[in-house]
Amino acid sequence: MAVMRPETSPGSDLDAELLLTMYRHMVRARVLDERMWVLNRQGRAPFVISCQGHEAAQVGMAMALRPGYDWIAPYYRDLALTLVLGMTPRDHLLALLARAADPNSGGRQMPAHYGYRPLNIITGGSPVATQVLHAAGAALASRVRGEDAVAYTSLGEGSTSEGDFHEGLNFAAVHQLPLICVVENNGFAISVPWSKQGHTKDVADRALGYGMPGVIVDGLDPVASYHAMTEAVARARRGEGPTLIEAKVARLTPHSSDDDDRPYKTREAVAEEKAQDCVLRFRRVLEQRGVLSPGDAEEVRAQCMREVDRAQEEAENSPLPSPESLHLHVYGDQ
Ligand SMILES: Cc1ncc(C[n+]2csc(CCOP(=O)(O)OP(=O)(O)O)c2C)c(N)n1
Repeated sequence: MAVMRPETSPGSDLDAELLLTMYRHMVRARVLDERMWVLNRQGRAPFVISCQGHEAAQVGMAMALRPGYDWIAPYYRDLALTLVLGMTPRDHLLALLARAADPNSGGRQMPAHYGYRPLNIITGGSPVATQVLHAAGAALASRVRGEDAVAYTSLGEGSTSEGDFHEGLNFAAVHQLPLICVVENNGFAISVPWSKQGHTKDVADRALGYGMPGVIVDGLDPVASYHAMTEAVARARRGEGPTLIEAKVARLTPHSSDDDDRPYKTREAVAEEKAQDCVLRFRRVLEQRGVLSPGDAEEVRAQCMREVDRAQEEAENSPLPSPESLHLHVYGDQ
């Protein structure tokens, strides 16, 4: 079993409508993410953790899943993934502003703790990598029920240092469960680089130790991400076991709205990542292929802005949880 590096040729073999759908999803996530930062900097939102630089990987991966059928145990950066699956900017802004109507937790959880029952998005906790175990359990349940639903989970490369990652992947491999684990490798765990987390060149190398395929994919390319995920999903549905996918992505912001990356990331490195911005890169690919004109691209952004404007207004006008409901869902529904 070897680590695979599939060849990528952005946009070469998918039809124009699918490519445009990918692009729209990427821009929608970017516009929403940027708005969240604005709300934070205005003092209206407490905390933002960003998907900027991860959109291509997340959109490609999500488009290969069956929303509401497959099981999803995401991590905090998966804004774009959850949008593709069917959550809306309104859902996310209700959570960011801690409103009672927030479908994730009724305004209880920190922002970016996704959980949405109709889409089988399993609520998670803050300790990183715990979701890998939840997903392994969901994959086992799918097998026991005789279904072909797969379980998807994701985490950052730094979080692979947690025991939960090892336990979840090893269990899934031993029992050949339909689990797909995506490591969104942006190079840093807050300020700690990969070289201080693991002694393998790539995170995907670890798959060999579990006896499952490890796939390295250009996570700045939604098409490559879509293909890698489509193959992993097909394998899992056929009963051929789990896959570890490492998507090489970029973190275009500091770790979170509470972080300052200047002490540990050079400005040159930041500029280099921004020059490879996956949204701009995919726009250029689509323009070169004649699938998207500059005017279309502006229109896509304008539509997303209008949707996010509306969502923000609705979220801001939505009531906060009542003080009497403070204990609801803490020890039960009373
Ligand atoms: C068990 C645990 N340890 C530490 C933290 C604090 N923490 C939150 S995010 C984070 C960095 C995770 O980095 P990585 O897994 O590379 O993901 P990234 O944020 O870069 O996408 C840390 C250390 C935590 N939430 N849980």
